[in-house]
Amino acid sequence: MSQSNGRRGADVLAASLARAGVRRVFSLSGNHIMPLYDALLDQRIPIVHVRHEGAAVHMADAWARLTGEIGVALLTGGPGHANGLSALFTAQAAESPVVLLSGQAPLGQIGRGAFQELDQVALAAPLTKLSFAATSPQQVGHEFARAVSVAISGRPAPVYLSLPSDVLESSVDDLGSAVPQGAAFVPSVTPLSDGAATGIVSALRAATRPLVITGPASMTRRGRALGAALEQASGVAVVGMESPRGVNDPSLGAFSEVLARADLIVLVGKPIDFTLQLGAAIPAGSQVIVVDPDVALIERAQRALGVSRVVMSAVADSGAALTALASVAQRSGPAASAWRDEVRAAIAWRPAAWSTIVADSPGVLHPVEMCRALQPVLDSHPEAVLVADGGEIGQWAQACLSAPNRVINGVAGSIGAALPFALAAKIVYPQAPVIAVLGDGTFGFHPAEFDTAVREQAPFVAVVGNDQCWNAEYQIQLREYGVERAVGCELLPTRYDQVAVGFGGYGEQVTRGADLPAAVARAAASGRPACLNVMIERFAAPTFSRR
Ligand SMILES: Cc1ncc(C[n+]2csc(CCOP(=O)(O)OP(=O)(O)O)c2C)c(N)n1
Repeated sequence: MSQSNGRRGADVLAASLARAGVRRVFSLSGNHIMPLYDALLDQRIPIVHVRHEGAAVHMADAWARLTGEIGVALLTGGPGHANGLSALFTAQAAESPVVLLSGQAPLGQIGRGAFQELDQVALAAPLTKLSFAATSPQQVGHEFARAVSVAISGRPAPVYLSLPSDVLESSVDDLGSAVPQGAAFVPSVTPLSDGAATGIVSALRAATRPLVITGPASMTRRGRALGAALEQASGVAVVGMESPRGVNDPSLGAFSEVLARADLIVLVGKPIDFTLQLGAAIPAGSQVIVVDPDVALIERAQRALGVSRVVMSAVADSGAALTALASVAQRSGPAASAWRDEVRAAIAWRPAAWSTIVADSPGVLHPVEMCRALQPVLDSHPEAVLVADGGEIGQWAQACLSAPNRVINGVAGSIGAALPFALAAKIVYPQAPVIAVLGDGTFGFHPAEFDTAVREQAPFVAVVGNDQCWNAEYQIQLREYGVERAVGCELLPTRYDQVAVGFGGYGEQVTRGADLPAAVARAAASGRPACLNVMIERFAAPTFSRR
């Protein structure tokens, strides 16, 4: 076997990944990208190789959200690329800086019927902030740096760089200049001006019932810390939104009740979209200030709410804006916070009955009962991770559980990412418990990632709320068409725990609430990726009203 000569486009790209600080590449192999696999060896960048391309993109997404670094997915051309795209939708809605690299047919064969030839750049374009193809071995490193910089600048988002196989295989003229310097991989930051920050803080102080609402990019750990610092300094609640259920996100408790009474709402990187009922969730009497990296989204807010209600706007990145606002608020001294306490109480509100609720029927658990057994595990470690995915069960998990780190399917409302998310989380935090709560329907999207998790020695615990149903859709049928017209949503009492065992993981079925804590402990102690198949009652997710 010949060794790499270290001078291919693939070597330039691998060295550029190393220069960017990339620590893992999530991938599924294929003809077009094998030179890059070879080149990554020399850079000692491990490849986490998966069983479906969608899983690689989901892992890169979770990696990016949890680390604050870019997440890199590497796919093969044609069908491999196409398989990864729906996962890109989730990453895009989560404002997650994934850099997708897919091999493609060689430039020299485009239009001539090449193997797996496909317009991959066009396919990825609507799912990314930038979608483009590498042009030459000399340029591919700089093109990768551009992909990284665009992904992490402004509103973070996926970027796609297509890798023609001849670009990867051809020799480079000058390796030294082909690999960009570290400075090429930094974001360009748009700060909030001092004047704008001062104006916004004054408006917050003048308001009686102000709120700050942030978007998905601020739901990372760093984003939440910046929000908490602003809340601390200003006495104004800073509320992050990242759920497809918007203001009715069960993890926000009775937030919609206090939102309806707000008299000033500052949106920081939070688009007016369906999660705010296209603007209808903003109370008619309130004033609005919009801070956003995208002018188009400021204009959308003005169109949705009316120019006169948007009393101020500024173009700035969310993180920079939160930091600037906190520092101005800090300088202005402490602020009254009775209203903030009211907002926090509304968000924390859960029905009192939840602390003891159990299932009505034997052989199943109430979803709340299931979640109750998991919170102590999430409380047991400062880096614990909660993954929540699925229809109704994902919402139950979000309503009941909190953790230092949380990765949910997010605004995309797309199900299926839980197992890849959990695997990536366990690689990021090998010492911390990683609990993924998912539905039985959702389990079916990426079960083979138990195989990847066994190989990667990534022992997360997946807790499947098994109601033998695509319950979220079944609930719609009950509501809209009646039980006699429910169709296409029934599933079987499948032993998902045994699926995990078949892949070399740990598994148990749980049918009684009293058995769950010990089962969770055994799963954690097994040291293997685990699946607890918990039979649950089929309930609609909660919506909260304190009245
Ligand atoms: C990729 C994708 N396919 C389909 C849907 C529609 N959908 C949303 S929730 C749901 C049911 C999920 O079932 P399960 O994971 O078992 O959770 P449950 O609702 O039963 O708690 C479906 C089919 C979706 N949101 N995303």
